[in-house]
Amino acid sequence: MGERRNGHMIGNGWRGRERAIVGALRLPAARRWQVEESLEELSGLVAAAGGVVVERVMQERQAPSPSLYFGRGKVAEIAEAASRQKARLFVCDDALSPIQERNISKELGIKVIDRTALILDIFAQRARTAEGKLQVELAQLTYLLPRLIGQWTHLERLGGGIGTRGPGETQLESDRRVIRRRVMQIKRELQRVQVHRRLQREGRRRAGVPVVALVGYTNAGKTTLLNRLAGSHLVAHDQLFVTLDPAARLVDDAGHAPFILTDTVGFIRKLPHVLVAAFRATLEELAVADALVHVVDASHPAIDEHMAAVNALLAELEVADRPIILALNKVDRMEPGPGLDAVVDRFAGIPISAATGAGLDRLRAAVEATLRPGARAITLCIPHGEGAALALAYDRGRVLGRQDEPDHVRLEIELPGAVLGALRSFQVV
Ligand SMILES: Nc1nc2c(ncn2[C@@H]2O[C@H](COP(=O)(O)OP(=O)(O)OP(=O)(O)O)[C@@H](O)[C@H]2O)c(=O)[nH]1
Ligand SMILES: [Mg+2]
Repeated sequence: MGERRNGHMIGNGWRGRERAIVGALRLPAARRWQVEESLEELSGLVAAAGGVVVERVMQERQAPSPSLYFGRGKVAEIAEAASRQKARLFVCDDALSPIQERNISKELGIKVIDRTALILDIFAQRARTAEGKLQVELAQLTYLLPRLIGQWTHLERLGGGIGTRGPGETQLESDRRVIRRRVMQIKRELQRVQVHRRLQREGRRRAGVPVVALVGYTNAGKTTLLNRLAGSHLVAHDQLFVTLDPAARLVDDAGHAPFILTDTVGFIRKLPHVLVAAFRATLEELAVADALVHVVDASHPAIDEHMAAVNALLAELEVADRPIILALNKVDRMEPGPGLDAVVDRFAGIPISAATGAGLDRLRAAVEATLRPGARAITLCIPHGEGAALALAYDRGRVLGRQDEPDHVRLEIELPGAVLGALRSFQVV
C-alpha cells in the first residue's frame, strides 16, 4: 500500500503539482476500509491527473446533505485544511450534483470537482488518437449538458427576477444549443470511425487470425502482459489509466498458433457512465473478440472489488458470455504458500507474472485451448504430387512448422476435427 502511494509521488516529482484534498462520506452501508480504499484509489487518480493529495477527509453520515453533500461543520474543517495546506482543489469521491458542487466551492473558495470530472480530465490528457479525443469530448459534453440545465433550473427556482433572467439565461440556452450541435457532430464522426473499424475487423476475420482481448482493472498489468506476449514496447506504467487507445499486436511464437491480442482501456469502480457510453466504439472490440483474458492484480488488497467492477462492466457491455480466461497477475509480489494457493483456488484463475514471465506458458495453452477446442496438433507428410491435400492443409489448418524434403513436405499442423478425416492418410505418428 505505502509502496504504491510513494510510487505515485516520487515517480512524478510532486513539487509544483496542484495540491488537492480528497474527501468521501461514509454512509451506513459502507465499511470504513472500503471508503479508505476508495480514497486511496482517488488519490491515485489525482496523481494520474498531475496533482498531489495533501489531505484526506471522511465523514460518517446517514445520507448526503442535498445542498452541501457533507455537513456544514465538515465543510468548515475542509476549508481550514485547505488554507493550512495551500490546497487549490477539492475532489469528492462520489458524484456531486451541480448545486452541491457550487455550494461547496463557494464555502471553500477553491475549485471543487467529483470523481467523474477527475476521470474525464485524465482521459482528456491521455487521448492520443482522433477517435479517443472524440470519445472523451463526447463524454465531457454529455456530462456538462445536464449540469448546465441543472444550473438553469436552479436559477429559475430561485424565483426569477432581478439577476436571474435576461442575458444570463439566454447565454445558457445558446450554450446548450451549441453543445447539442457539437454532440451530434461528434456522434456522426464516431460512426465513420466505427465503419472503418468494422472493415478492419472483417479483414482480420478473413485472414482467419483469432482475436483475444485483454480486459481488467486499471493498473492490473494488461499492457505489460501484452508487451511480454507480443514482444512489443507499449507504454506501461504504475499509474491509473495509462492506456486509453486500444493497441492490437500479433502474438506469433514458434510452435503456437498465432492470434491477435488487443489492449483495452482499464476499468475502475464508479466508472462514469458517460465514459462507458462514449467509449462504446472502442469497447466494441471486445464484442468481436473470440476470447477475453481478464487480468487481475492478485496482490491487491481490493481484488474482490476490482473483479466485481470489471464483471459488472462486462455485463453492461454485453460481453460477459464470451469465453473468459482469468489471469491472476503479479504473483511475484506474493509469498508462495497457502495465501497464494487460496487466491488461485478461490478464483479458479491461472497465476502469472507479466513482469517475470512466470505462468505464461500455461496462460498461452489456456488461450489456445479456448480458441480451438477441437483442434489437435499432428504431423503430416504430404508427397509433392498431392497439391490439393497441401492446399487443404494450409487452408483449414494452422501450420506450426514446415520442412521440405526431396519427395514430400513435412508439416507440423493443427487441424480442426472436421478436416482431420480428409488428411488422415498423410498423418505420421
Ligand atoms: N510486480 C509486478 N508488477 C507488474 C506486473 N505486471 C505489471 N506490473 C506493473 O504494474 C504497473 C501497471 O502495469 P500496466 O501494464 O501499465 O497496467 P495496465 O493494466 O495496462 O494499466 P492501465 O493501462 O493504466 O489500465 C506497472 O508499473 C507494471 O510494471 C507483475 O506481474 N508483477
Ligand atoms: Mg495499459
